[in-house]
Amino acid sequence: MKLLSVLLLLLVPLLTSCTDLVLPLDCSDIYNSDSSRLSGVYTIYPIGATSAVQVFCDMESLGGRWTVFQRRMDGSVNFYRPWDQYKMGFGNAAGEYWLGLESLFHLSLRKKYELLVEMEDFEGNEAFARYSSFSIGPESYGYRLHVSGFINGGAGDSLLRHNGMKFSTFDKDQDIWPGNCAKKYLGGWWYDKCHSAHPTGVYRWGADKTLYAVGVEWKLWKGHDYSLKAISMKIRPVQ
Ligand SMILES: [Ca+2]
Repeated sequence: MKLLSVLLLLLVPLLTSCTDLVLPLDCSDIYNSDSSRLSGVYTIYPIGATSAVQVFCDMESLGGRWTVFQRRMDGSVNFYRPWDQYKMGFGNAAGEYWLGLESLFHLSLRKKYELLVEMEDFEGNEAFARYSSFSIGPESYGYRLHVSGFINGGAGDSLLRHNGMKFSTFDKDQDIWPGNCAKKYLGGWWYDKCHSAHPTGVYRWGADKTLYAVGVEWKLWKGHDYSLKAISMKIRPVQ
């Protein structure tokens, strides 16, 4: 009996490490285990075996394997939320959602990622911005954003001024403006003073000047007075 318990004790860490090998960290792992997988909602484990989280995998755009961490498409989810929710994630992986900064940070620790931002206006036009390197720092450094290697898909480099910024929400001002960017523009973002990209803004239907720059925006493509129909931010490991 005693021998059995000793054996079990020895086996537990072994079994745990086997599980780690099998559990997908991101959508790329899901694709690599079965390349016939279609775009859709899957479960990934960015922080470890106890951290199951639902995510939308884009298996089509530019070769697929993308883990979507931010998506807007119909205005069904409110993105004006406090720090804890941006940290842990919110929304619905089948629709609009934010994966969560803590998951993004853990993914950044494990692999080198590239970033794709795809967007669409209400007239049916599409554009993208791509970055050959994407990572974010730990919470103790404000989940600081690092992007580089811009590739233009017609959208322009609206993340340029956000590179190196900490993340801010209305209840945690870490921007470099004397005021509170998140409160003024009603989102949560890597604000500087304050933004030229705002995928987490208020969902509005196209051109709208009533409130300046609060919309779902990508300034270098459509300016500050146009709120996009759809925008998604997605990452995949660099091969
Ligand atoms: Ca401030």
